[in-house]
Amino acid sequence: GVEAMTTFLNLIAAEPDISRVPVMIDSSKWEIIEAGLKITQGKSVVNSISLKEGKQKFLEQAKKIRRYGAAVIVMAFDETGQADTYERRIEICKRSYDLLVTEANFPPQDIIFDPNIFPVATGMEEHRSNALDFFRATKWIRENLPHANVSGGVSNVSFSFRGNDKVREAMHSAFLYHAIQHGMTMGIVNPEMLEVYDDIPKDLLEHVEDVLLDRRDDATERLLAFAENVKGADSPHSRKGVGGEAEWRSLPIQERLTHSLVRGLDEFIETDIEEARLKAAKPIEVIEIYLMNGMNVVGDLFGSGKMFLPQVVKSARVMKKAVAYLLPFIEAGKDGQSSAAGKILMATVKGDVHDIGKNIVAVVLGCNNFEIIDVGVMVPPEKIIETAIRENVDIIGLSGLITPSLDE
Ligand code: B12
Repeated sequence: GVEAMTTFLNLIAAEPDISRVPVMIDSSKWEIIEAGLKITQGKSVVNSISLKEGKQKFLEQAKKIRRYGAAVIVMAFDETGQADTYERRIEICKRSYDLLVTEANFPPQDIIFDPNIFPVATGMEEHRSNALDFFRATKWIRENLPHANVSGGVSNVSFSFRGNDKVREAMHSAFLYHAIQHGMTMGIVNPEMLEVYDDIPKDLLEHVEDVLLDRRDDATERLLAFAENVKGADSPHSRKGVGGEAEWRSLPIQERLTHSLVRGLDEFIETDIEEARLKAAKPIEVIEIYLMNGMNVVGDLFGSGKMFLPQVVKSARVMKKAVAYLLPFIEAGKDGQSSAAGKILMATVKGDVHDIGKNIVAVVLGCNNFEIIDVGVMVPPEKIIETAIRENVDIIGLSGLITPSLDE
């Protein structure tokens, strides 16, 4: 209870890698949530409050959460039960929003609605439009309740297909793809159970989307019948696919590298990088041509909502492993002159964490006899200027990949 929450949060606060991550305080007991709120540093999120026990309790809790500066997940639940239709979802969310904003003075951008993701293809007629109702409610919330966010537990949607991971992964990706198009801003999803939307075999995708979008009367039966065929049979692009492995391993080198980056696979990356290195005129070309081509595919899929953040994090890890493998070869090309060509400060600007490109540039410049002072990522301007003056640098090299970085 309260003691476990207190001990746990105190423990993780002392762990530098974890302490900077926002904490989601989750309990069905209010006193445990409050114990968590008292301890967490920075901004946390409370999971969750609702109108289940009436307006008064809801407002009391919301006001306390606001005092602690946390954001809140609001379940679409009221005195009569959990919202399970489009109309009930929007009715409860609207009522909750109005109470929070006007009576509790709650910042609307700190409200995260969970309009309930329920399973589809259960065989019950009343569950047919579960996903569609969620999509439509999400759109309504985003258009009518300014600044509010929408979240949900995604794996619930595929509950009927427990035991068939191939179908479940396709359902999660297709669900997320459509939910994001309708305005969903965050979600709880196991990145290990997520297919790349464009990699879902077209026939499976059609059956899955028939169900999610409630496109035909026999959608559930057709998906069930189809699921029997894909049970256990992994696609050639599957992470676990043993049978499919040989297939992608025989592709040309660029396609293999792109495949590893898109799928976040690191098993063969060093072997393939070595092969590419032997083909290239200079080791740096492997980054500039092969790896950049692969990362551009990742970027395009991500940009169009067909790959999701946890997957891009895996791609970045593979990219880093590939670059780390190449570093000694790039450094071996150093011309050996002792006099420094100049002193360069390198940093990724405030608000931006993209550092793969910056690190590569730093290595290449280092190999050309520049002295590099790398101040890391998310660096505020004051620190950059202060370091540049203190170190008396010749050049300041800044990196930033997201649009807001332009202002920095
Ligand atoms: C990997 C990646 C990530 C990783 C980063 C891991 C890391 N440690 O760097 C993770 C998953 C963390 C990430 C997070 C996000 N990302 Co991102 N990410 C990418 C991705 C796919 C590849 C970037 C990369 O490393 N490329 C490979 C390197 C080698 O290339 P590069 O960075 O361009 O560097 C070269 C040149 O630019 C140049 N260079 C770079 N720096 C410098 C510095 C100097 C001084 C010089 C001379 C040259 C130079 O030389 C390098 C070598 O050639 C890009 C898409 C893309 N194709 O670029 C999106 C992308 C940059 N990300 C994007 C977004 C939106 C995000 C997020 C906001 C997503 C989110 N919703 O949370 C967050 C941002 C977090 C933050 N606050 O920064 C968008 C940006 C869109 C925009 N206009 O703002 C992109 C374009 C994807 C997209 N199409 O939507 N991302």
